[in-house]
Amino acid sequence: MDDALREVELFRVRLPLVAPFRTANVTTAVKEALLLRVRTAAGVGWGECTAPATPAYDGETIDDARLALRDHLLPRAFAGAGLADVRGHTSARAALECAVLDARLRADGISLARWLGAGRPAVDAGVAVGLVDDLDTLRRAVAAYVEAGYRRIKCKIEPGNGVAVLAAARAEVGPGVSLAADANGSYALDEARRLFDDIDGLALQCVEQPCAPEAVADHATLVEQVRTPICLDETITSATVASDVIARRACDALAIKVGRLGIEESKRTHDACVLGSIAALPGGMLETGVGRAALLAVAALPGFTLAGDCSASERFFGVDGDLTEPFVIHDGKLRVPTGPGLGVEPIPDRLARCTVAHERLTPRG
Ligand code: OSB
Ligand code: MG
Repeated sequence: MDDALREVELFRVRLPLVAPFRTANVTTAVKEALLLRVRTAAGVGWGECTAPATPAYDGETIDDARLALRDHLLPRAFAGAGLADVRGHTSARAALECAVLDARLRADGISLARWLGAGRPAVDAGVAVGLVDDLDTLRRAVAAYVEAGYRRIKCKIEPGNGVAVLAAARAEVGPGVSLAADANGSYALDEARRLFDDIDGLALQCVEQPCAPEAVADHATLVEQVRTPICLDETITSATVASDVIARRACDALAIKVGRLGIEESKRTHDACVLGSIAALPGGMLETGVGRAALLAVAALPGFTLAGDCSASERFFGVDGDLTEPFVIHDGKLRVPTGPGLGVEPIPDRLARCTVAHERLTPRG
């Protein structure tokens, strides 16, 4: 099927979160995203750019992504040229890749999961719990997610509160549900060593990104010296980096961010994990339903042996707040969409209500 690109619409959307989501580096109260609707020779497709509003997570922002698309990626794509001479801007690239692929797969009547060879019909639900001011609030939130059926609870931590947060959460999370932490790179090596001394008895699934994204040797030191598995997130900017950190024994598991790496690069990263006998888990970016559909299709691959960040639409956006029909938990899992392409699309009036800016780009500009 012909992927020739005819038109791209960019929808800048704002979705209020049910509550502010706080990490070691940034607080998000409103989810901002860029939805791409492409028209190719095959038909219409959708993609979501998951870059955050601020550069606090991995540097890329939603406004960078818009400019990268407008000035660099789309002119090449309209000209039928490859993107080989563009480095970085992976979230912008991922959104375009997803939309073009969605158009093709819709035309061919094949679901993204089937196209990937990802056979799992449903994926374990997992939820990220932000930093909060008091431990009672944290305990209540964790208990409610366990009650809702989540199979993995990931608590954000930062230096000064890691032990208290994880000990409090542990008391609410029984066997059968994984408990994990995510430090978003906020610990220095010596702080991380002290943290692990205190939490190695808590039987955590993993700690995501304890030290800075570039601190590969520090993570290798931790893998050697601590019992709790180390999972890398921000460090993993490509499948090549994944193979490299696996070879350096700098991680026990990888969080694969489909929104940030793109669909095909996520598959290659998954393959690197399988080859290196490292566990993979699906990583979320507070996606709307469009990005969540892509995440679930990729998470249906067999190498995702650990539960990750696949939460229900309600977790961040409330019962009817997502852009698509909501993803809901059934028996601790989210169903992988089976319809052609992503298997979901934005509900037109929801999209209209959430859109704060719209632009239409064509080969003629
Ligand atoms: O570090 O895993 C992260 C959200 C946005 C950016 C980075 C991260 C996160 C989360 C939430 O932890 C994951 C989710 O979408 O549930
Ligand atoms: Mg993370």
